[in-house]
Amino acid sequence: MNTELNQEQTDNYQRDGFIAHRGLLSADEVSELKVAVLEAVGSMGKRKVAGGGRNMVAGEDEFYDQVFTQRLNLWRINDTIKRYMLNSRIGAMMCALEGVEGFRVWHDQALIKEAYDNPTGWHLDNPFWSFSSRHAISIWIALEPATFQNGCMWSVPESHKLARFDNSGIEFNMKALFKIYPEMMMADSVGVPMAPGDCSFHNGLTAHGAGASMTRGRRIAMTCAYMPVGSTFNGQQNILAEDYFESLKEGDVLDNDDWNPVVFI
Ligand SMILES: O=C(O)CCC(=O)C(=O)O
Ligand SMILES: [Fe+2]
Repeated sequence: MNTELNQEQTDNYQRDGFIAHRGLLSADEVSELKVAVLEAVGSMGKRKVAGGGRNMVAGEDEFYDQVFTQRLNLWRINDTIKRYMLNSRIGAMMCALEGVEGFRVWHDQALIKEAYDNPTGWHLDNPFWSFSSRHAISIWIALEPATFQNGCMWSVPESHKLARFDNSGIEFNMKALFKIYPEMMMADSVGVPMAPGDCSFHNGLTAHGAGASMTRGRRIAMTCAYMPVGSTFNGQQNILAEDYFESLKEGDVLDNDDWNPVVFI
């Protein structure tokens, strides 16, 4: 695993709210993680959240179910995925990028854009989650080529500086986010094609999306979102299991090592 970051990457991340990092995983690591992801996704049926998280099922939203196959918290049911998503060297990279002391896992996600799937509407991540932080971060790892044709990720530079915690969701209308934030449309977005093993990092408030798949292939990404250590509950359930969600009050520190293990501190 190549987890060396240079100063330019950190500067660009802090300015733009995202960066690409080429060659994070070797070919062998890509194969190992891809096998694990396909196996874990295959074991889930229509359940979207693994390992006892909130009961959410695929198959209820005709548009969103064909944006991608989305399965979350796979680290809880697969040790290979856990070893990658909780890797402390990835944690150290993210601490350098965000300038924070440590992260806890929020949730991982396999995002498999299938043949001819819908685009991923422009959105912000953090407003979906159960904590609010300007320093949340996600890693997005390509396990197969992500191209302009099959729906690579796009981000709007510096949008994280304009964002608040208002949520537009991920809409059928791709532009819905820009009704809330028209000023974000003043910058050109940047598409980031990736080879297998490349990754990108984006801040939890960076506007991002992906095009449709215009191909009969699939695009497999393994992603994981992380919250800064010390983050507090904001009242939203997101993927939290019912009993854990009901035990929380707004303002409680989210420090449950079972659901949200520390990745680097
Ligand atoms: O892969 C995609 O299409 C979207 C990814 C995304 O929204 C994310 O990783 O936060
Ligand atoms: Fe996202």
